[in-house]
Amino acid sequence: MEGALTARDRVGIQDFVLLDTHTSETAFLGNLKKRFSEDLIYTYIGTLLVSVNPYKELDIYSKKQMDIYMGVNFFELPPHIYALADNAYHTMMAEANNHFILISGESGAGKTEASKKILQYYAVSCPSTTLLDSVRDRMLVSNPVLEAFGNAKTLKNDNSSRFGKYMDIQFDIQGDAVGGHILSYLLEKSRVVHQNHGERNFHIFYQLVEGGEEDLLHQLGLESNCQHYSYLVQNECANVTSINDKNDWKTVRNALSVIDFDESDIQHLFGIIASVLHLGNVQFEADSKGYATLNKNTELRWVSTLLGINVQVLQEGLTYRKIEAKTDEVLSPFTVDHAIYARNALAKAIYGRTFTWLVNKINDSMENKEPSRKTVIGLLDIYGFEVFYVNSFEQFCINYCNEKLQQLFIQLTLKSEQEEYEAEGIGWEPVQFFNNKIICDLVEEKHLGIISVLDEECLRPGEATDFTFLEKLEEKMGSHPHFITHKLSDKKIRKTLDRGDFRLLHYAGEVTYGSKQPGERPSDLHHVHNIITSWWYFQTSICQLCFMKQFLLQSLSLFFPFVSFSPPLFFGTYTNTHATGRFDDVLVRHQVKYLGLMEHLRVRRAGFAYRRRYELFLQRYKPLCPATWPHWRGVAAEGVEVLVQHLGYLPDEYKMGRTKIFIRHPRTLFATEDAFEVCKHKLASRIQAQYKGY
Ligand code: AOV
Ligand code: MG
Repeated sequence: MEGALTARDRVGIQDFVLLDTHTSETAFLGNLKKRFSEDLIYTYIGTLLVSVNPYKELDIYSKKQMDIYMGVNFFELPPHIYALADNAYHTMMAEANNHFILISGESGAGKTEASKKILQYYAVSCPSTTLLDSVRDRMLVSNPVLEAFGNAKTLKNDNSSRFGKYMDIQFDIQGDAVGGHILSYLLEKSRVVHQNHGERNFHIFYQLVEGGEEDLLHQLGLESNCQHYSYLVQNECANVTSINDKNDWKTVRNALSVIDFDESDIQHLFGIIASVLHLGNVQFEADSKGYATLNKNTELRWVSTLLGINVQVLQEGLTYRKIEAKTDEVLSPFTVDHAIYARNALAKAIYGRTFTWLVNKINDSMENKEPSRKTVIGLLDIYGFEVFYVNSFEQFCINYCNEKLQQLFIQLTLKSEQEEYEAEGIGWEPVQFFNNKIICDLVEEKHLGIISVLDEECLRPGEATDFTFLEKLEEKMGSHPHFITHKLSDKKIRKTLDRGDFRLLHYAGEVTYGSKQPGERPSDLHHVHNIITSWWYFQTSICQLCFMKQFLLQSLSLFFPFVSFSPPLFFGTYTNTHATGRFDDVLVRHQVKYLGLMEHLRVRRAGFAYRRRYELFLQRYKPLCPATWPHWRGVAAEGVEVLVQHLGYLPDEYKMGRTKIFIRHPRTLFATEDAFEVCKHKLASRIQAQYKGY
């Protein structure tokens, strides 16, 4: 008994529900920290998995580890992402239902790594036939390709996802992985033409320039030097120690051939990527009237060759606007600022469409060619909540997506909890929690929300500016508790806000949104980075935003009946660049707070902290009672009743549901666990082996 307690003291409790009587935040953090110091990065809250990013390679993702978790009951082994993946797979197979794994957490928390670990687990552990191996290979290599084109170094994460990704892994009746499908959301296209200080463009540009073969670079008119390209050197951040562009190039090239890209596809793809780099180097000068002219057009010629567009047409498109009058068209010349704006818009459009094409190609190659009855495991990995010094429309979209995900999470966990009590015939009192619906509404409500106001302003090109937009926002949502502007705030807060900014109090923290880049004069706003006049950009962004919103709403209404598994949550300590693997108390505490982990724990513990199916409960604890050991021949529920009576459970301590036993206090199960620990050592070695690793 003493030995068991000592071990627990050292490594902490692997399920917060069992965390003694203290449910304080301090105890919660203490347990996480204790486990983290032992390299135990995963902890459960019931069926929800919490992970702390270790920022170092741990030897817990080997094939051997996968084998250990395969087909084992969820709680029988230490918490692991493989346990979660395995549970989803086996429940899907047993119930013939679709399952969804939601991964949440802020930027750098480890969401993408987790989704890759899950995919790897399925690729390795599911039954295999030679025919299907190619599908698996394609699913696995789709990751490095998508990451090359859709990820970039940010201040939060050297490999930050700059798009949202939902992936279906399709399984046939036998449980073989037979196909996959990816939906991508809202790629951060603005990164192509602008990066914040200390950040990079999408990886693929550096990979091509640094790693591209001499012949290829020659054909594309590229120099093997990132410094040569203005889209790549704005912030002198081309080389990052954690990234090896040359090696990554090789990985991406190999991956492309696995997913059926032939030489001509590859030529086209990199021709387009190169055209973006050339476009970035196209410079304009003002003529005597202040209108834009091209100072030399070597770069433009390359763009024209690589894209197959007449150079004259390109030149006109970048320096003139076509105005359609009643009967004919009039060309109105651009100023230099406008020409730069048009050039950047073209670069963003080209890159955005290429990304969509790439995702479609990958989907073609992973398509299940033999339609049969199939079920899916869906993996949602979006970009995490982020706050920078300057937060623009991209951060607004990203943070809104996270708000929606949190909303989905709240609804799923609370709803499923309620339904479980109802289904099992047990009443309960809901726990108070912060519902972020109020913030979602602030953004999306019809006619009232920020997106609606933005939509209205976008219909007035030429007239609307950042300031008219802001005025409208102030008018419509001035009294909203989660919305602040310079004008609306008191003296103290006003100092922290510029006149053109607005601040949202998100579930995960305050974010000030503006269009201004540091050092920029306000008058520049109306041309280059104006958030209103980039009409085209907004149209596409808002479409995608609505798409994302619809997806999340659909998840709530359609998918819910199939979700029987709580979403895993991930969160990390962002000390990767400074102090590898340091547990930052303040950062982790903040995340525990806003993710509502304490509330979740309280909900779990409020009525009945623990529940387990009769069969499983009996299977685990039957050695503790002579009447149930080694076999209980009758109905499992009755066996459990005999067992808990023998253990001295008080009538108030537990409830018998229809299929599960519900235990009120964790300490009851805790005591049972302790008794089990002691008993385990007394059992024959065969039994010990059965419980190995617990
Ligand atoms: P994210 O997906 O949550 O951020 P990532 O999954 O990209 O975060 O993780 C960030 C970095 O943390 C990775 O590149 C690894 O170096 C490290 N890391 C994450 N998980 C693990 C792990 N289990 N073991 C070891 N190292 C890990 V973002 O896409 O920025 O929202 O937008
Ligand atoms: Mg990511």
